Amino acid sequence: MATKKSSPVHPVHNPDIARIFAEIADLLEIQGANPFRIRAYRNAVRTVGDLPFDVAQTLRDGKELPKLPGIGEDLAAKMHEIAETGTASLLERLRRELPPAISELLRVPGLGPKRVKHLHEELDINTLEQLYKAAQDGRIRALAGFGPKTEASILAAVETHLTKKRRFKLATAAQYAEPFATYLRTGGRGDEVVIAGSYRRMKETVGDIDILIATDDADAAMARFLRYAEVKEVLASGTTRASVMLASGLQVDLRAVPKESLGAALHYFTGSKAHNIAVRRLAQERGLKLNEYGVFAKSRRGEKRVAGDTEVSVFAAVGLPFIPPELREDAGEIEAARRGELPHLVELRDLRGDLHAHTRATDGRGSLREMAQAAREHGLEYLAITEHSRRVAMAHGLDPIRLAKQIDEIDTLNRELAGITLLKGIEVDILDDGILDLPDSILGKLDLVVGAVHSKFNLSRVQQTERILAAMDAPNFSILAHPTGRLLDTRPPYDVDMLRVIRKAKARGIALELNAHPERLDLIDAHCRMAKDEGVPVAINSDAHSPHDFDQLRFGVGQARRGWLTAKDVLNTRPLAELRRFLAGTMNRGPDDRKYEARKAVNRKAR
Ligand code: DGT
Ligand code: CA
Ligand code: CA
Repeated sequence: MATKKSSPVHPVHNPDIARIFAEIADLLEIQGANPFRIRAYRNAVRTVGDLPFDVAQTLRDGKELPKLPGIGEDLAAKMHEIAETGTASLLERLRRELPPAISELLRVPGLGPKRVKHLHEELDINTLEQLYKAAQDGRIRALAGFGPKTEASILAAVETHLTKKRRFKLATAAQYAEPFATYLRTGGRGDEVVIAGSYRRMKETVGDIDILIATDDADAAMARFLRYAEVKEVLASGTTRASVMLASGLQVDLRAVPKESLGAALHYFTGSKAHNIAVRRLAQERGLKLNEYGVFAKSRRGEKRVAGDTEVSVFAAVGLPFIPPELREDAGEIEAARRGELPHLVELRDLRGDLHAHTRATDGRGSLREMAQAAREHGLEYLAITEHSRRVAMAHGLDPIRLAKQIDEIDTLNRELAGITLLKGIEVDILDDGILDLPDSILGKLDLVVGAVHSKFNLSRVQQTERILAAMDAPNFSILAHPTGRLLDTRPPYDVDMLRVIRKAKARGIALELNAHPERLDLIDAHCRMAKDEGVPVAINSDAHSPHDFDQLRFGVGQARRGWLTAKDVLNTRPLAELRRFLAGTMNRGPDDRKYEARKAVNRKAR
């Protein structure tokens, strides 16, 4: 038999390539490889993760990959290799060179390559079991840089890691679910295919994907579902339902329903479960039966179908207007619908601008001009450039001199740009004591100041809250960025009294950010509602680091909708002139109370 070049068992998507690059970077770091080489792989993880097109599909279509920022020949070759074979020989080699379970340790939240390396070298820990044992025996706290707190969090992390079912970030799930749905749609039978479940409700993470097919030929639809190239394992299959595990580890459930049941099935499988139960109760009160096939009234000759072909008909049968999926959590939406008080939720096309973006001047990967053009192509009229400040050294944050230079560059570029206006901003670090990382003399020259916490996540609730409130008293402070600091996979939110923060924002005329980055989605839905109730505007910002990142705004809009926000509640739906008036009110003010100035004086003395 002729030897054939190995090809991947299952097609590869961008998150798979990103994951392989990330593991390579981690393993290289554990081996103590050249930091530049490690950095190149880390940057590639972000680049690939953010791409708006599927790399493997592009190559399969026989097209060339465009030149990508930070991806040289070597990395491009690796992308080809992974797309073709599903793995990289370098990764295989690194895995052979290190203990086999090291990669597993890296997946424990809170354990990065540095710590894994340390644990490996100092305590000879190579497996999850050894890690768990060492934490139980109190051997980890004795290591430099670990301590009892870290030990406890390692214990907890290993415990949940060993028992919990993995959830996927919405944006990651989208990269697997959308091509699957497209494949099912192109079955050529005019089947209607909808992704329901938490995915349709735009939850920030999803446990599995629920796909509905309205079809006249369930057998054919089922067979086609099971034949999908990425199916690794069939978990269950029947005449109208099936469950599969994809190679990516994502589970997909399928239900095939007759076309006249699509509305009822869609309502049922969109959930949430709590919402369904509440709606079914309403149906029962009206003497109706509601299930995934339709709404039925009892009649003398048995049951009569009264609704179910569309979702609107299902809601109408129980006396309600259509409730958008993002609201279906049994969190007051049914009462609001009954009173005719459902909010008219914000939509992506309502956004006129974006108030948080980076360029190559710090850790971004586009020039000012490229970012401006990309924002315009995404239909935006204004874009605020908000680089990191000097304290964030890893991102090469700006000092006053470099910021002054960027201000000039933006002024020059604005004279030439058409259809988009750049706003001059900064993502200034809120230092440990609540003082901003740059002096007011330079901040006051900007159009807006976005303040953010990037350090000391472990302060007590009181200290963290005081620190942030103090920063909001600064003379220049427009928007509080990613207000809880959480990262979905890796970092819990810091402990902060959000109601006090929101009330402070109200008092100072400051906005809160809803950071749309799929890893952040910070504010959460409950805090969006809190901000809305208190009359504090929310800015849905991409935090774009590259031109593609404006695509992520849609996830921010999804989260805002989950938080009941209307276009009026969102700062960056305002026309530029109106926005400028709002921002002007946040700049060059006398400090509201003496706290900020007093802290600053103390701070100066301490230096
Ligand atoms: P997930 O997958 O954990 O992110 O969340 P969901 O909401 O997608 O939940 P899933 O996949 O278990 O079920 C999909 C939908 O099916 C769910 O949102 C509502 C409906 N459903 C599932 N089980 C039940 C149930 O026992 N009763 C009712 N009324 N609905 C259910
Ligand atoms: Ca689901
Ligand atoms: Ca499911």
